[in-house]
Amino acid sequence: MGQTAQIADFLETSRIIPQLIFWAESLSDLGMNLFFSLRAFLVSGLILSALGLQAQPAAPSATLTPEVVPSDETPEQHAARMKWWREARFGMFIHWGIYSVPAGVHQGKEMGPRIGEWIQHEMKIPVGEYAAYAPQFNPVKFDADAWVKLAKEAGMKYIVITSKHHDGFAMFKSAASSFNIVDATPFKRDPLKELAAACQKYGIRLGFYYSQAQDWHQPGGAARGGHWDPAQEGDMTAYLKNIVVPQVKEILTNYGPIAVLWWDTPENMTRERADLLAPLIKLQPGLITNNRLGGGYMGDTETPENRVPATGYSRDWELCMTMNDTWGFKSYDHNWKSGEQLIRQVVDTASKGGNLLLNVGPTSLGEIPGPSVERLKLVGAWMQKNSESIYGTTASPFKRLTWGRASQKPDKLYLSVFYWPKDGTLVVPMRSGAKKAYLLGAMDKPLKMAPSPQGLRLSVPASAPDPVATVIVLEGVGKVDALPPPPFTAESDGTVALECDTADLYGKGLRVEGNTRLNLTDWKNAEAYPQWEVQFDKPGTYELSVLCFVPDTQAGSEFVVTIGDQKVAGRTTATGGDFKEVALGKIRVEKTGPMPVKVTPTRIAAQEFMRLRTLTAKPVSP
Ligand code: FHN
Repeated sequence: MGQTAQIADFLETSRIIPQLIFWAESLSDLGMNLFFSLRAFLVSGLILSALGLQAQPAAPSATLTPEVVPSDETPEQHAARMKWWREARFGMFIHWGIYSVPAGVHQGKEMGPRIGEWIQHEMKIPVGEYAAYAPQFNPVKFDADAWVKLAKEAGMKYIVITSKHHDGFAMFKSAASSFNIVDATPFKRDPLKELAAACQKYGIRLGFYYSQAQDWHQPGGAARGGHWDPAQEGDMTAYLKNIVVPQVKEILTNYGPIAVLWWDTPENMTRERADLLAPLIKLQPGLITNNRLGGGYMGDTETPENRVPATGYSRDWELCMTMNDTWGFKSYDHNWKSGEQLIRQVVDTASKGGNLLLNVGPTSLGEIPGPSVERLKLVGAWMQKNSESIYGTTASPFKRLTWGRASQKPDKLYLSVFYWPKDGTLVVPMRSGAKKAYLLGAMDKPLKMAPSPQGLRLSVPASAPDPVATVIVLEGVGKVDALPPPPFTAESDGTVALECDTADLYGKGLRVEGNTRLNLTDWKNAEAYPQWEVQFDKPGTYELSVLCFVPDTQAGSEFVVTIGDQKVAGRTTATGGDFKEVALGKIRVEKTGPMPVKVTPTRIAAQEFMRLRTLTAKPVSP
């Protein structure tokens, strides 16, 4: 397999399965869209910006008014507050609740392929019937010390646990609702108290996930797609005031230092509703929050889910990721990612300047599933040797590397090699040099270096010291002068498939958005265009198509697709309320070699040009 193909293969296998895509992409609520608009407003013009959750297809953000959220922090204060988090790079997400009792099976019926913690919603289980899982929840094997030690041994620096998920069940003692683990289960213990103590003991920071909007138990709590039991009906603002505000106060005051508050799915969270919750953040000095409160609040972090965009984000971000295909425990989900994939995911995320929040879904007995433990130990063994290349690093200076990933610290580069060179020479695409190169942990055995037009050539051992990811350190690199990345190449059948998040974006406003499936958005400016550098090896005719979304009201824009010096003009048509593959016609490519491929609007009919996901050029048989 070629190196490019290997990388593509890795990226492909590290993507999540369609059912997760379904949930993640249906986060279309006012709060989120307002947030998108706000962010678009703030970051317009930044080429590499990309962003968290989005609807499929999302309402055009032009219809919403951006708002600037007042900040009472200076950039220095912000950097100081984010410092530990930026250095941490790796944390544990824990989805645990009474959904681990049915574990994907209710009354003998499997819930299907969707995520386990959504069982009540998926099977439309009435409130009372679902609540009957509480007395069956007795996690006698729960051992806070063991969980925290496991996280620590894996190299994780923080834990974020579901204090209340969408089912409304509080995993802590709450005076606001007796639907909590202490009052409603035979267990009677408060696991968050025990975790807080264990985190203190082992020097791990603790964060709480809290589902503020969706609550399928409390009257007035939101439910995506609507309620299914009259018991759920009620006033959402009253629910926020009577349940959420007191509970968030409880979790932010009763558990010692809390490092992160992780909001989720801001269904129906207007600005007014979010304003009830935002002030609570002040209850914990230094608290870090994510971008999912709703109501236009940006929080501190972007939260891509189960897929990281090709080049990262323009502000702090944290990729949350499942180890199999569910967050909450599901008895029949055995689709585990391999240890190799997970290690490479830690590396990949750090190389793009983000944190990885890797999920475990404990059982109803309180145990982290064996396959998760095994994998965390593998990651931990790798981190034991190589964490220097992860903690406290910043994003790679290289846009793409054919053989792996890179991260950096001042004057140092860490090269994580996934695909070891067969000829004993690793070419680092940089014009600048380094004072010293060595395998991490073998500083006394410097590797030979030689400059070349393709970059710095390193003489490396004949076989990979670590076939998953070998780290090479370059010291004394100063400011790295990176060479442009290699062009994209065709697949084995000659098809060139160009994903939106791998394009260079030019012009104001145009940016990547999305969670597990990305698209270009805010394409309101006819000067804006995506461009890819593609290697064409032989002349030929190609059938062009785009996977895109064009709402009925925005059809009729004119555009040109260019490959080298060849052009095809077209006009957009409505895609019928969803993303659709649209044929654009044929183009003849006579020349060979690397050449730019771009899509340029020449006239935008209304609001936005299109939301483009993929541009494909398929060779036409002669
Ligand atoms: O609906 C939830 C899901 O259950 C899970 O908690 C994830 C984790 O990020 N968040 C929501 C989907 O985006």
